[in-house]
Amino acid sequence: MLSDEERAVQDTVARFVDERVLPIIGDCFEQARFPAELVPEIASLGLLGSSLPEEYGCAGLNGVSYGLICQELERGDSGLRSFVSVQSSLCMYPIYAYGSEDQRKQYLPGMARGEIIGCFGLTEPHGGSDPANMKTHAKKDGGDWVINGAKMWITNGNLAHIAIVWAQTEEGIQGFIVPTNTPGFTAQVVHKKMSLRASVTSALFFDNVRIPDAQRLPNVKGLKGPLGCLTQARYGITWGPIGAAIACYTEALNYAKERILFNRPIAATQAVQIKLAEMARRITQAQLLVLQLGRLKDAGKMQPAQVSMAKWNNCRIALDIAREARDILGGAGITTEYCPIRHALNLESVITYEGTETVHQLVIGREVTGINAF
Ligand code: TGC
Ligand code: FAD
Repeated sequence: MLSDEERAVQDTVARFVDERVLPIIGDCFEQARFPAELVPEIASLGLLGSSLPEEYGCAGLNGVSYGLICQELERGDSGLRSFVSVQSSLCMYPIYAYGSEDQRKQYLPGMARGEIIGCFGLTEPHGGSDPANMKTHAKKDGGDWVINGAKMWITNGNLAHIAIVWAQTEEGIQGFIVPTNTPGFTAQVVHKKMSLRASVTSALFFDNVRIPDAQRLPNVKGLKGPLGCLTQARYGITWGPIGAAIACYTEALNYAKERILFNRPIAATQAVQIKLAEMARRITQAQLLVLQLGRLKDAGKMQPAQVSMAKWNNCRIALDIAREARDILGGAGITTEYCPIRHALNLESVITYEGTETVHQLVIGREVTGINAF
């Protein structure tokens, strides 16, 4: 059901993951190290801002290709897919969609080359599910803006050269491109994570951060600005966890064929076959769901509530499959020699960020009842 170009994109990213990611990612996870050495290669494959037009140095691929990129990267690790999601959908997309032509030209080609890394600051320490209630504010002072506040759980925070920061202003929520070397900006790595250990997560602090009006994203005001970026990133996340699920399913299938108990491989037992068949059923359903979503996206018809349904469904099936695969591996399943425990731990973040499972259930609830329960 994929075009030749889509299949070529998938094969290229799959090869990169097999050859460059899988050999190192278990150690990266254990050492809580983001493999920054892979960024130039990721960029040269055209994976950063892959859906944006070629005139800005991007690959100009369709939405299905972006989904396949996310699926294959997350077959490696959710942290690597997170890096690409944030750079592409949460940083390059708002500059493209809400920025001025000067901002597009200044940032997008360097971001596509991986020379300028971005992070996206929406969530705040007092609660991420309700971003309308943000406390970070930007005050106009002559031709400048002065930003004060804090953001929490920010992917790429300590790697970033620029932060897309959403702040309350007298005219509603607005977005700003904040160079991270601006005086008053600090980023602190979040330690002790048991999930997404191969990804950098940070707290950001803004203490009278002064930037010129030219750093404001001029073409959007209100919560629909950041939520519009989330729709793009969540779309990628509907595909990504399928990759994690495929990795776990494949590991469990291979192990079950080789593990001999009671004089036969455990794959010969009905109980294990049912578990593997369930995994295959859920992965196939999830793939059909995102392929249809991708075709709707490419036709300009995708609705945010459809993205919510797919994000909820696919994070849930992937997390359940990862836990089930861990069980099939028995004691071996608790080590990072095998991938399921790493994916299961990562997916605890993936099911939480970009809107928790509950948030997406309530988006669907609002859609079907017409009643806002938030
Ligand atoms: P609500 O009244 O529903 O909407 C306000 C305005 O926004 C519009 N809108 C959307 N636009 C685009 N996409 C969407 N998904 C949209 N949802 C709503 C809406 O039409 C309205 O526009 P307008 O013109 O009428 O003003 O807002 P609400 O305050 O009731 O909030 C609804 C709710 C709870 C669904 C929303 O706040 C929400 O989604 N909360 C969850 C927050 C979240 O997901 N944060 C993620 C932070 S970023 C992150 O996690 C990155 S991890 C990345 C990685 O490492 O991979
Ligand atoms: P809360 O909003 O405090 O939610 C707590 C609990 O309350 C959850 O179970 C939630 O489902 C539940 N809840 C909330 N509202 C309701 C309701 N109405 N009814 C019933 N239950 C409800 N954010 C960014 O801005 N940028 C990033 O790059 C980024 N990267 C992240 C990376 C990681 C590894 C993680 C873990 C998070 C990241 N986030 C990022 C933040 C993420 O988006 C938030 O964690 C998420 O939105 C939830 O917010 P919270 O953690 O404050 O939980």
